[in-house]
Amino acid sequence: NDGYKLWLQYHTIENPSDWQKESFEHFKINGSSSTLDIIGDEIQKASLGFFQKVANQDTNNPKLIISKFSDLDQQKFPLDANKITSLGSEGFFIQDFDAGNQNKATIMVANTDIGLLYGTYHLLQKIQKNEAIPAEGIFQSPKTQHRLLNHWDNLDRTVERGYSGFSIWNWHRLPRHIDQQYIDYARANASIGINGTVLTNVNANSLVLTPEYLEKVKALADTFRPYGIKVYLTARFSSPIEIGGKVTADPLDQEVQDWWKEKAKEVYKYIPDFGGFVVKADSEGQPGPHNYGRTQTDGANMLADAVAPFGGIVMWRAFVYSEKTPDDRHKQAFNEFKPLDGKFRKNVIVQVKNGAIDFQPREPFHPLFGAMPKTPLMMEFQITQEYLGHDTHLAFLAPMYEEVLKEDTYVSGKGSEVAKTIDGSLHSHTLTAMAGVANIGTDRNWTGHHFHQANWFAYGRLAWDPYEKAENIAEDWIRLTFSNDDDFVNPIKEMMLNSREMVVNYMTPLGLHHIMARSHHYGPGPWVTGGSRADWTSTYYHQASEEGIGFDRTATGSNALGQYAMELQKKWGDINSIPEEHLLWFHHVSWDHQLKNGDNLWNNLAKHYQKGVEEARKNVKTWESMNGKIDDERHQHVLSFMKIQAEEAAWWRDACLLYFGQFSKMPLPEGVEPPKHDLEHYINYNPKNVPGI
Ligand code: BDP
Repeated sequence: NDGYKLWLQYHTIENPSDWQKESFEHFKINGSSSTLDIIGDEIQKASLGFFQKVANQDTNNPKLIISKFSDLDQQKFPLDANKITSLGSEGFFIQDFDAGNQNKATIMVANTDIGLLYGTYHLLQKIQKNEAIPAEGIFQSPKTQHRLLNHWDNLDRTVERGYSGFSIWNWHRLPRHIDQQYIDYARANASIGINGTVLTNVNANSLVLTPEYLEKVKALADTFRPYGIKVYLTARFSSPIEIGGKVTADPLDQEVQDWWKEKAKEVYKYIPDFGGFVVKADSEGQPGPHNYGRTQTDGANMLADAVAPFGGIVMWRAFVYSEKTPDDRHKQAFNEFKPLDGKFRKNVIVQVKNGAIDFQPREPFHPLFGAMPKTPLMMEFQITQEYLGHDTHLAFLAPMYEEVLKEDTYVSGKGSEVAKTIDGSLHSHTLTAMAGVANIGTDRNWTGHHFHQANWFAYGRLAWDPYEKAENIAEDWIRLTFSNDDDFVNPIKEMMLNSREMVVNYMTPLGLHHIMARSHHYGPGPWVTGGSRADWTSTYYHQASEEGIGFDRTATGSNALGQYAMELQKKWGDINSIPEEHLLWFHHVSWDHQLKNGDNLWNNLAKHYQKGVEEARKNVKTWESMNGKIDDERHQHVLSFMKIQAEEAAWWRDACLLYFGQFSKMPLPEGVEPPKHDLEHYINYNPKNVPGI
């Protein structure tokens, strides 16, 4: 098993119940469409996998009926029409129904074919997990409207921050060749409720907007459509100059505005249901409205006006910061966007990373969440593990996503969780969305590490329902992907749920951040300093000296803390009441400062690093003990990655403690292993042989 089938394994169900068997022996799908064909096909696949039997359509005495509400025999199955309407365009309802006279069946109802497709995946997953349908039925619809993967894929098939091979979009062969992987990709996404894909890198190439490429994009859009997935593109702000022959890309220039309107019209000719544009502007060298002395609203609104006639949206990223702005990087997006609240067009949504810096193993939530009540805001998570050990380090990210979504912003009093800004409920927005930067590539198992499939899965589940529990997601993923054996499920679930904290421990404990190696961000680099931008160095973020360590973001420092609600300013502003996990994010703390456990900062730091290493080693043992419980191929693959992780956790610990120890000048506390080499060794060590250290 090479893992290609992801969580859609459909492995054998031992001792299936009558209900499970009958559903497949007598199923009926009302109506016809390409999406309904996919449903029929999926049932076949599942039946062969679960019971090694061909499934059977039965129109006379069906035991599983899959039907749009409009196609349902409502005499036989009188359902509450209002309830069904409230499912919207993507929800579904599944219930065991006894209409008397032997009319006993499981019925699945939705308002659209896509709702039925989601319902089918849900039902098949339930069957695989050996779960029954609860008496009250299953009534589900997504809590966010747009649930997107963002691919940072370049047209030459390299993937920015991609660690699982090349881009799966084979532009060279498109549009004439549709690779099976595109279909399998759409299927996997639909099975977890993802309904949009941004095909191209945020560091955009305007060529994708030329007719040659639009034809290729159309071919992908046509492939994804029956799976309910819309296609989006990144728009390079300077496209009017680069491919339009204009002399400027000034958003207030009439010719530029007209060019974008024409371009949008052209795109919609190819792809009538094109989703819209994602834009990274005025950030890390990307062009944007600042080049013309204009605001982010000027830029976003110009594009919004171009796509509005066709129902498109613009996802305008808030990841705007500049080395020329003297202020703490943490503060820049907030300072730029907050004053623009209420000034964006209705079809603009501002895309905000989960934290204010950049996808660190742990960040406090971005202060923009809740701070722009008149503007819809969407969440951007990074699924690919740029700062969490790339492909080889196991880090199950659902606990990290969950942690951010659950944080209370307090902007409208207690209970103003980040999740409520994402589902729109906090400030009554109907345009809602979530984006995840994909971790997918041409690797046979899609994601490099088999366990990183779980992060794609978890992202989809949380985009569908930002209130889902990481624990449930982990358990579902294990059961669907590997096995239903509790002796496997329970220890592996525990391992997954602890894994992100383990990574925090051996990389960036107690609120440290951005101390990875320069540019590729793999491995430790607390010594990284100098170069073109201070805000891309580690010394900027950790501020270690003999006096202490940490970034003072309180009122005595940059006062980034002032961007949060009063309640948080109070709690986080006090060195003794801030949760220790954020301590060095907001405070510069002396080495001998006593933490809650009575021990000083240095000893605590060292023990966190040690703990991370011990956990990584323990995972190797746990995984070894699972030998024989799953297929050898995946077992061996994961095992070798886990060994790399355990070794590299020690590398992180040794490098960081040697480096910071120069300043603390304190000995390692008892129980912390002494490093194998001196600091110089780690500074020069480059295990992946990647340029950039
Ligand atoms: C940073 C990445 C960079 C991305 C940027 C972004 O290092 O490759 O282009 O985020 O999100 O984390 O635009």
